[in-house]
Amino acid sequence: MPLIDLRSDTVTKPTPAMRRAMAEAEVGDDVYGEDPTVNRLQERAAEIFEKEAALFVPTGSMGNQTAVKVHTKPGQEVIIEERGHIYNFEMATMSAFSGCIARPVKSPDGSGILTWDEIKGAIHHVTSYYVTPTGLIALENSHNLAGGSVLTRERTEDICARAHEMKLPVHLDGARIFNAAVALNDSVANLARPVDSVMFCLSKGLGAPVGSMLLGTKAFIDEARVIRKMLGGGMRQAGVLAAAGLVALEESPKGLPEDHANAKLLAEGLAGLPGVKIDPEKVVTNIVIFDVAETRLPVDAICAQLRERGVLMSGFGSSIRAVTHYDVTRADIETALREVRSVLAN
Ligand code: TLP
Repeated sequence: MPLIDLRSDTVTKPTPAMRRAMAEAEVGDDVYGEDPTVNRLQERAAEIFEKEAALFVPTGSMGNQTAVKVHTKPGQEVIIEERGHIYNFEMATMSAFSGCIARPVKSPDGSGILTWDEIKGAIHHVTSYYVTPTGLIALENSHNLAGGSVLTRERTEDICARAHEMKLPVHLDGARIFNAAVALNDSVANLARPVDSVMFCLSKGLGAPVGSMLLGTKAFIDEARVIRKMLGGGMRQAGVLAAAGLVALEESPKGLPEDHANAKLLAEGLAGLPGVKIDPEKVVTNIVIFDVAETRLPVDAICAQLRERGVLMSGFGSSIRAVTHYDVTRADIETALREVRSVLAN
């Protein structure tokens, strides 16, 4: 029985076009800056995002943590929404590597999307030498653990303009910024224009097997390249990976509306099930998070039973996450819904 794997959009297998590009990739030693395919990917990403420069990194986590390191000094705080990936899923690297702590901030409406007022309330002005100074503001678009919610260009512009007045840099974790751009009918360049640095993943909704990009000014990327090497991310003939990334960058964004439609279909179906809490109106990208506390069934037990029926989803607290991607079809979503309904009925 083929599995319907909705645990994450990281599980996609490379397309035939990606595999061909990988097999035929022209390569060189990227630590010497001599891999033509990596260079082409970096130039193309910078062009699409309208940023001065880009750096190919093995993972989104390395891209984010490299940015934190470049923007901050040890002893500073990073303001972040309390469910942000950089804070919750990156192994406290900001403390271990950059010597910073997180200042988590709650988004009062639960959307995961902060306003300037909430951020402002968390900033420590350097009014005296003994307060922990704010070093960075980290945003996330789309917001993974808040169910793929999106940050508009206007909100990003507002936050960045005010942060910059206070001389604070802003980093955007845009692991799924292409999904956000589709949902907002805007461009990734517009969504990322006001931020000082942005990371996006080739290996999530875009479906490449490996890789993320970090973008910013040329001076920022020159520093980031040194930090990437420090972290062991200086890859050699990385063009074999960048080649798949280039295909992902050019070909995959056009498939995202279908992933979003599939997520909406799943959310609408789930909303009708007894004990399931989800507002399908709020599902605007490819992430569906539904609360099952009222079913009185343990999340792990639900996920285990779904697995036996060939459907994989991930448990997070009292919620379950399902993420759509190009390896799942509308028919797969209908099957998954049938299986959830039947597990909850038992
Ligand atoms: N997210 C993964 C897990 O770590 C939760 C997933 O399955 O969604 N930023 C965001 C917003 C992410 O969702 C992720 C990965 C990353 C950064 C890190 O990317 P990688 O896994 O490439 O280090």
